Amino acid sequence: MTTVTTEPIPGQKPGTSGLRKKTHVFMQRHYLENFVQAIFDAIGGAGGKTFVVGGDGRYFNDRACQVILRMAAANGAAKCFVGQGGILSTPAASHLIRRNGTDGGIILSASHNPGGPDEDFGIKFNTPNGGPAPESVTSKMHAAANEMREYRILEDHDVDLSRAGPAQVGDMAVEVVDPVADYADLMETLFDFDAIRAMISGGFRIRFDAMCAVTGPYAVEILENRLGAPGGTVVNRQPLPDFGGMHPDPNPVWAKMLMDEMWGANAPDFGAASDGDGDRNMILGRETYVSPSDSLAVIAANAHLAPGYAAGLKGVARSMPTSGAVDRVAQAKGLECFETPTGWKFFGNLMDAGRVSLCGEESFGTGSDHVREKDGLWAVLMWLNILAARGQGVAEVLASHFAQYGRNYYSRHDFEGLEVEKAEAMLGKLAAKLEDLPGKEFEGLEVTTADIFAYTDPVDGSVAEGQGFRIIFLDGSRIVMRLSGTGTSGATLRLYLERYMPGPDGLDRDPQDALGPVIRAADEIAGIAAHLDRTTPDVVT
Ligand code: VG1
Ligand code: CO
Repeated sequence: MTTVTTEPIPGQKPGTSGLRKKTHVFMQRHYLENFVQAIFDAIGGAGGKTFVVGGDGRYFNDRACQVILRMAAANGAAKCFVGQGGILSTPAASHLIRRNGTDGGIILSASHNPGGPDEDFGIKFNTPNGGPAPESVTSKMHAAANEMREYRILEDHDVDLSRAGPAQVGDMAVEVVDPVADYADLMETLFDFDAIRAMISGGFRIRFDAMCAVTGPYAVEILENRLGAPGGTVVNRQPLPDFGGMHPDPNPVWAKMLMDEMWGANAPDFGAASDGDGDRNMILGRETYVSPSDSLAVIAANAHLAPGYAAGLKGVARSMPTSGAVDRVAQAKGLECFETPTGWKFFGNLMDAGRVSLCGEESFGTGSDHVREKDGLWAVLMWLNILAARGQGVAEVLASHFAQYGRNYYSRHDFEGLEVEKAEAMLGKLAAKLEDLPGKEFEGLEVTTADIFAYTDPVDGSVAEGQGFRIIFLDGSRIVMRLSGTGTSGATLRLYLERYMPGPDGLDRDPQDALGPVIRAADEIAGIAAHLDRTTPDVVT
């Protein structure tokens, strides 16, 4: 065992979902080691504890796993479960933490950010409930990193992660586990695999784009091997360290190949994609895009059709920028509905307390209390289960949902690669004029509320402030603005736009068109074009 003298490295502050930096930053001397030691220090040491370790397979994943194992051993950990090849999707890691009753897990991923030596890497700690560490814990990590003077590491050979089975690092036991099996078994307990299998054998065609990221092996096992979809249903199925040069973010911009397929001749009935670490999902039908906020609402309305949710949902939660479509379902069904800040870590307490069983974010994140992370394949299987049970296609399900509940037109506009000072200056000015906005009219819309979202956790009373600007209009339309907390360079402004139409008319408009007045009002109020020199967003979802 070696104790290595080190110094604090500035900037080791976890964001929306762990610490994310350029890969070369993580590969700097002591960088990874300092942060891993900070994780152990923040949780009161690793002595005698058990952890899950794995990541999405991106460049440096394999090296980082070996370092973490040797540091866990040197810090006195009793045992680590590691995914074979160092691979674990984020939801599968969450499941393993819970199933094995471990003291938490270390997940290596920068999620939907590209991977490779010149791209992004990330690390996060999940607590024993399987969920991302809450701010009370991440702030301790940051504090520990800021005072880092030495870390402990074992000098030893690499563990052979290529084969499942027991291994050893110093005195610490290691169990190399099949990354897919337990997760796939869990899915079989939640969904009606027989009904989905019958739908597929009846000719229902699926295309799942794994984007050369971690979900490939999971989707092949579940969709092809267990549900009988033909070989080739899963494309880009081989996880690659650089994701084959793809940007593994399942949205209409980055999953363009899949979009083209779904809008092409001979399109399949159902299309889906997931992100780098497998916690996001995009759902498509033939020539049909399901906005993630609508997906959450449709799932809330139909979850009882899946065996794991037959008894009904306990309650639902959505992040603040996510549209209010799910609120309408919750109201109709008499369910409690919570509005939390952005980031899955805010759902954990609500799920642990049994207040909610379904959660979602507009950023292609949906999941339930079967784990404590959002879960891409879970959402895909939930949709397949719903379609099989209703005997309808994606477009029909959506149309009938809108007919019943009305439609929350929704879009997110991302302005990327901004100078941090400019973006902050713009929001600073907006903050200064918030209190003058109520009562004023923009594009014929009257402002009723303008504030900065703060959240008090109903379970532990913890408070999260500064969680995004909200401008709400008399007709329920909404503008939300915040800066991304997952980027690794510059600033990204996220502008979230929402407008409700009750129907029966006007339910099948183009969202950008329907949102026109709200989009123009946002620019008028915040001065986006003037401050940022940008008239069009980089990514529209
Ligand atoms: C983004 C999304 C947020 C999500 C987070 C992590 O954060 O907006 O909803 O929880 O990514 O998702 P931000 O701060 O960049 O807006 V993942 O799949 O990157 O773990
Ligand atoms: Co992700």
